[in-house]
Amino acid sequence: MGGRFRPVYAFAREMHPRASNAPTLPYGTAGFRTKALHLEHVAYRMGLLAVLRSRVKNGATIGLMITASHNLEPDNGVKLIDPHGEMFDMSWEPLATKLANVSDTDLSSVVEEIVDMHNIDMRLKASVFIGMDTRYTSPVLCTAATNGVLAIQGTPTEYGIVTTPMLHFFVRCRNTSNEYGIPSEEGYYLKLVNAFKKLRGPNPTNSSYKPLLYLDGANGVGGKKMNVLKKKLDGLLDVSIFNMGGNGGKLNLNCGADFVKVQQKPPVGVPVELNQRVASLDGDADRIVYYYLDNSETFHLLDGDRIATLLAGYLMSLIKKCQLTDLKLGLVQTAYANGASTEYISDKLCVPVACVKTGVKYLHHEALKFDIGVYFEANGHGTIIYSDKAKASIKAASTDDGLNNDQRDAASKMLAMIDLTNETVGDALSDMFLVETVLQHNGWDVHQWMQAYEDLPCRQLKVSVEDRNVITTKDAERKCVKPDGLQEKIDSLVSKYPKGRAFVRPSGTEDIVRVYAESTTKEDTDRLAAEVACAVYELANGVGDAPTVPQ
Ligand code: NG1
Ligand code: ZN
Repeated sequence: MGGRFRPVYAFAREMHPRASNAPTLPYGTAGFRTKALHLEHVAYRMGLLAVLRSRVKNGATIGLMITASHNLEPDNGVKLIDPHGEMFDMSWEPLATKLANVSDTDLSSVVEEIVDMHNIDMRLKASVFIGMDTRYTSPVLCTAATNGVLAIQGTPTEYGIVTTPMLHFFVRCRNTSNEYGIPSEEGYYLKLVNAFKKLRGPNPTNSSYKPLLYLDGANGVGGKKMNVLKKKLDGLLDVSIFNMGGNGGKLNLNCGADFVKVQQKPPVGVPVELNQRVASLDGDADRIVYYYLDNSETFHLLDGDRIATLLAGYLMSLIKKCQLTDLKLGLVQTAYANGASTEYISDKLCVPVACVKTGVKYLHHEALKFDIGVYFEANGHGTIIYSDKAKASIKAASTDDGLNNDQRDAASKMLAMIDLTNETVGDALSDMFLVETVLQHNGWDVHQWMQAYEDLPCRQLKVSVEDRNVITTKDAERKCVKPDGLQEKIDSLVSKYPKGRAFVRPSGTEDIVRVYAESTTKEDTDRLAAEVACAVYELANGVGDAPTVPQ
């Protein structure tokens, strides 16, 4: 690429140097994620890499998001978005890792290596969209990323504070010449609100569904954006937003989707209103879970599995109505999906279900195999994707004279459902509108939604070990390969409990091993989880206090 870039490197290197003792960071499940103070040089270098990627894709826009999602405030992260708005290509992850960790002195040569490897024409234009979450460390990282883009003559567009899925949406819009929508915050709202209004009928007076939703914004970006969005709904849905940031509320602290899901309790900051539907977002608004407290103040969680089944059930009914039964609808989950949901999907909904490794990129990939692929992680991260064939036949059905009004109407509803969906990635705001649409259509309150199937009690635990990568897995992470003897031990523990199931895997975002267990009672489940945690601690060199098994 010649010497003309070197002076720029030298200049930027001084601005965003890599400390000699900086930790080595991998491009993990969701990009780079660690304490914000270790990330400035990483953001700068990902700016460089985004430009290279853009040129490889003939100048298509690449996204760069500064966020650590559901992690606490001191953390931050950087992730890249590919041209269709999807997750960064996995084959480029090792390049991202290499570029992030190389010394400043070797930076130019690694860039040149990538240029040679992919035969990149450095004279091509390059475009990078940059967004960030509400963390106080995000603006500095955003500037570093922008400087990275400028350093090799790319064109950065800074969107400021946006949700992660909004940035994915903008990238897709730009690269489809606005066919997918307009790449701006207004354009995003417009697409969602128009689709929602098309689907939203008047609320029947005798319906159990009440158009009032409480929202836990996790003190992050999602609540703030919803506050803008809700004013555009013409009162069709009333949203009371809590944990919107400010008032000393800290991002994701004792609130938000991850807290609610893992702790299985309500967040702080949301008033207790029995039987009220509450939606909880995570810090960058790509996850959503629902919950409510019943008359005896018992907490009930409606998680990603529940959302997936609700949406899949509705789509199935529309497909049947407009006679598009040749369209193949499938659902994709991970090993964290509750066993009861998997049973319900295959036995009651009669929808094929696939299980893949943790991480939305794997789910998305698998969902592409269906005409209509619904994918959700139990933690509430997910969406629906529609093949071109599905879109074309639904569109044709909506104006097909051979169908009656009801059938055409079902097809039109599906078209609006497609527009209401952010197909690029899990999007808490879009998912919320989808859920509210289906609940209103079914006339369901939270109890009726909950009655679809009964979750098996489940428990997640974390175990600290010397090196979490001594644990390796197979069969979509449901079986453990290493260390020797651990799977046999898990099998024998699981066999003691009716409907028992447990698995372990190293986390891709935290330095811990995750343990998951489920069985028919809460007590058995807690005991099974703790026993498996002890086995991990023993066989994988646990550090710190050993886990204890409840008596
Ligand atoms: P890890 O830390 O690899 O388990 C967590 C979530 C993933 C995914 C990523 C990215 C669980 C059990 N794991 O990954 O599903 O959402 O974070 O945010 O929820
Ligand atoms: Zn997130």
